[in-house]
Amino acid sequence: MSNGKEKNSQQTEEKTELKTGKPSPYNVFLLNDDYTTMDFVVNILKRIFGKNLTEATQIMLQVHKKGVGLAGVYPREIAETKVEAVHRMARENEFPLKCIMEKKND
Ligand code: TYC
Repeated sequence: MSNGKEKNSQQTEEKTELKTGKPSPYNVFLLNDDYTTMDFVVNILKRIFGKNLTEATQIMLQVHKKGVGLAGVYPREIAETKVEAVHRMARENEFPLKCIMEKKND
Protein backbone atom coordinates (compact mmCIF):
# COMPACT_ATOMS: atom_id res chain seq x y z
CA MET A 1 0.00 0.00 0.00
CA SER A 2 1.60 3.29 -1.03
CA ASN A 3 -1.62 5.28 -1.43
CA GLY A 4 -1.58 6.92 2.02
CA LYS A 5 -4.09 4.36 3.29
CA GLU A 6 -1.69 2.16 5.25
CA LYS A 7 -3.12 1.06 8.58
CA ASN A 8 -1.10 1.07 11.75
CA SER A 9 -1.36 -1.92 14.11
CA GLN A 10 -3.85 -0.14 16.36
CA GLN A 11 -6.19 0.62 13.43
CA THR A 12 -5.88 -2.98 12.20
CA GLU A 13 -6.75 -4.19 15.68
CA GLU A 14 -9.72 -1.84 15.98
CA LYS A 15 -11.07 -3.08 12.62
CA THR A 16 -10.68 -6.70 13.76
CA GLU A 17 -12.42 -5.86 17.02
CA LEU A 18 -15.36 -4.26 15.18
CA LYS A 19 -15.72 -7.40 13.02
CA THR A 20 -15.35 -9.98 15.80
CA GLY A 21 -16.77 -7.95 18.69
CA LYS A 22 -13.83 -9.12 20.81
CA PRO A 23 -10.84 -7.02 21.92
CA SER A 24 -7.42 -8.66 21.52
CA PRO A 25 -6.09 -9.95 24.85
CA TYR A 26 -2.78 -8.67 26.23
CA ASN A 27 -0.67 -10.45 28.85
CA VAL A 28 0.62 -8.18 31.62
CA PHE A 29 3.83 -9.46 33.27
CA LEU A 30 5.76 -8.39 36.36
CA LEU A 31 9.56 -8.60 36.16
CA ASN A 32 11.94 -9.53 38.98
CA ASP A 33 14.53 -7.20 40.49
CA ASP A 34 16.75 -7.32 43.57
CA TYR A 35 15.31 -4.31 45.44
CA THR A 36 11.50 -4.35 45.43
CA THR A 37 10.21 -6.06 48.57
CA MET A 38 8.11 -9.20 48.34
CA ASP A 39 5.38 -7.51 50.42
CA PHE A 40 5.15 -4.60 47.98
CA VAL A 41 4.75 -6.95 44.99
CA VAL A 42 2.05 -8.96 46.81
CA ASN A 43 0.20 -5.71 47.53
CA ILE A 44 0.47 -4.59 43.87
CA LEU A 45 -1.01 -7.91 42.77
CA LYS A 46 -3.88 -7.54 45.24
CA ARG A 47 -4.65 -3.86 44.60
CA ILE A 48 -4.02 -3.48 40.88
CA PHE A 49 -4.66 -7.01 39.62
CA GLY A 50 -7.46 -8.08 42.00
CA LYS A 51 -5.65 -11.17 43.33
CA ASN A 52 -6.28 -12.66 46.76
CA LEU A 53 -3.36 -13.17 49.17
CA THR A 54 -2.77 -16.80 48.10
CA GLU A 55 -2.77 -16.01 44.35
CA ALA A 56 -0.67 -12.87 44.84
CA THR A 57 1.94 -14.78 46.87
CA GLN A 58 2.17 -17.55 44.25
CA ILE A 59 2.65 -15.06 41.38
CA MET A 60 5.20 -13.01 43.36
CA LEU A 61 7.23 -16.19 44.11
CA GLN A 62 7.06 -17.24 40.44
CA VAL A 63 8.52 -13.82 39.46
CA HIS A 64 11.14 -14.02 42.21
CA LYS A 65 12.31 -17.52 41.13
CA LYS A 66 11.85 -17.40 37.34
CA GLY A 67 12.29 -13.69 36.59
CA VAL A 68 8.83 -13.09 35.16
CA GLY A 69 5.23 -13.90 36.03
CA LEU A 70 1.77 -13.30 34.55
CA ALA A 71 -0.19 -10.77 36.58
CA GLY A 72 -3.29 -10.72 34.34
CA VAL A 73 -4.80 -10.64 30.84
CA TYR A 74 -6.75 -7.59 29.66
CA PRO A 75 -7.82 -5.63 26.56
CA ARG A 76 -5.09 -3.22 25.39
CA GLU A 77 -6.27 0.00 27.05
CA ILE A 78 -6.90 -1.67 30.41
CA ALA A 79 -3.51 -3.43 30.21
CA GLU A 80 -1.85 -0.03 29.52
CA THR A 81 -3.59 1.46 32.56
CA LYS A 82 -2.42 -1.44 34.78
CA VAL A 83 1.20 -1.06 33.60
CA GLU A 84 1.06 2.69 34.34
CA ALA A 85 -0.50 2.09 37.77
CA VAL A 86 2.29 -0.36 38.69
CA HIS A 87 5.00 2.08 37.58
CA ARG A 88 3.36 4.99 39.41
CA MET A 89 3.06 3.06 42.69
CA ALA A 90 6.62 1.72 42.32
CA ARG A 91 7.98 5.25 41.67
CA GLU A 92 6.06 6.69 44.62
CA ASN A 93 7.59 4.02 46.86
CA GLU A 94 11.07 4.30 45.25
CA PHE A 95 11.11 0.70 44.00
CA PRO A 96 12.44 -0.24 40.53
CA LEU A 97 9.62 -2.73 39.86
CA LYS A 98 8.94 -3.18 36.12
CA CYS A 99 5.73 -4.27 34.44
CA ILE A 100 5.36 -5.07 30.72
CA MET A 101 2.51 -5.98 28.38
CA GLU A 102 2.55 -8.16 25.28
CA LYS A 103 -0.17 -9.11 22.81
CA LYS A 104 -1.38 -12.67 23.41
CA ASN A 105 -1.14 -15.37 20.71
CA ASP A 106 -0.03 -14.48 17.07
N1 TYC B 1 13.38 -10.40 44.16
C1 TYC B 1 12.75 -9.53 45.13
C2 TYC B 1 13.39 -9.73 46.52
O1 TYC B 1 14.08 -10.71 46.72
C3 TYC B 1 11.24 -9.78 45.23
C4 TYC B 1 10.51 -9.47 43.98
C5 TYC B 1 9.51 -10.32 43.52
C6 TYC B 1 10.78 -8.31 43.24
C7 TYC B 1 8.79 -10.05 42.37
C8 TYC B 1 10.07 -8.02 42.08
O2 TYC B 1 8.35 -8.58 40.54
C9 TYC B 1 9.08 -8.88 41.65
N2 TYC B 1 13.11 -8.83 47.44
